[in-house]
Amino acid sequence: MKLVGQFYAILDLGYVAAAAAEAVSRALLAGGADLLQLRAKGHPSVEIERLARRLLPLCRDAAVPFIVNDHPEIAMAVGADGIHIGQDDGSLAAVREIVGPGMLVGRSTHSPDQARAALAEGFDYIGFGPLFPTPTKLGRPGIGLNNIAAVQAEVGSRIPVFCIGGIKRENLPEVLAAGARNVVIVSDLLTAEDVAEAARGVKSALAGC
Ligand code: 3NM
Repeated sequence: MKLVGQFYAILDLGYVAAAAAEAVSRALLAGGADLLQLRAKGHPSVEIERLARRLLPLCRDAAVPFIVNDHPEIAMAVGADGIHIGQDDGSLAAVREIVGPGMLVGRSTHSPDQARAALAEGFDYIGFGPLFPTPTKLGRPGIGLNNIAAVQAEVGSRIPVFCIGGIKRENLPEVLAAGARNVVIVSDLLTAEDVAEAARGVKSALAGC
C-alpha cells in the first residue's frame, strides 16, 4: 500500500484499553487519520496479534495503511501494511528478512544525523522527535523545533518525515510554522473527549500545508 498523507495516528494501549481499541481506531479513521499504528509496549505477542487482526480490516475499509510497532513477525503474520522500528531494533536489512520487500518499514529518529542515516539505509519513512518531552515516551528530552525545516528539506524531499512527540492540537500551528509537513499525535487524541472530532481538528490544521 502506498504511503500518502500527513496525519499518522497511533492506537497506543498505554492510553486505550484493548476492549476499546476498535472503537477508538474507528474514531481516528473517521476523523481522517492517513495511517494507523498499533503500539502495545509490554503486551504479550498473542494479545498484540489478536488485536492487530481486529484493527487491520478497519484500516482496509478506510484504505489506510495499518502499521505494527516493534514486531515484524506479527506484522507479517497478520498481513499488515507496515512495520515501525526504533533506533535499537536492528537494521532495515534484518527486518526485511522477516517482512520481505513489499512492506512499509519506518524508523524512529531523534537527530538530523539519524534521520539522514535512515534515508541512506532505505527506510520508507521516518519519525523525527520527540519535539517536546512527552509522557508517551518518558525519559527523553525534547529535541525542539530548530532542525525540522532542514530535515524536512533534506530527508523529507525523499521520504515522508513525521514529526512526533508532545504535539497537540494546541501547539500544532507552531510545529507547522517550524516547517513540519507530517505529524504523529498520540496522547492528545487518545485522551480527547471526542476522538473523531479531535482528529478532524488535526486533519483540517494540516490541510493546505
Ligand atoms: N515516539 P505523544 S515520541 C511513540 O520521538 C513516540 O520517536 C517518539 O506520543 C519518538 O503524541 C513518541 O503522546 C510519543 O507525545 C508520541
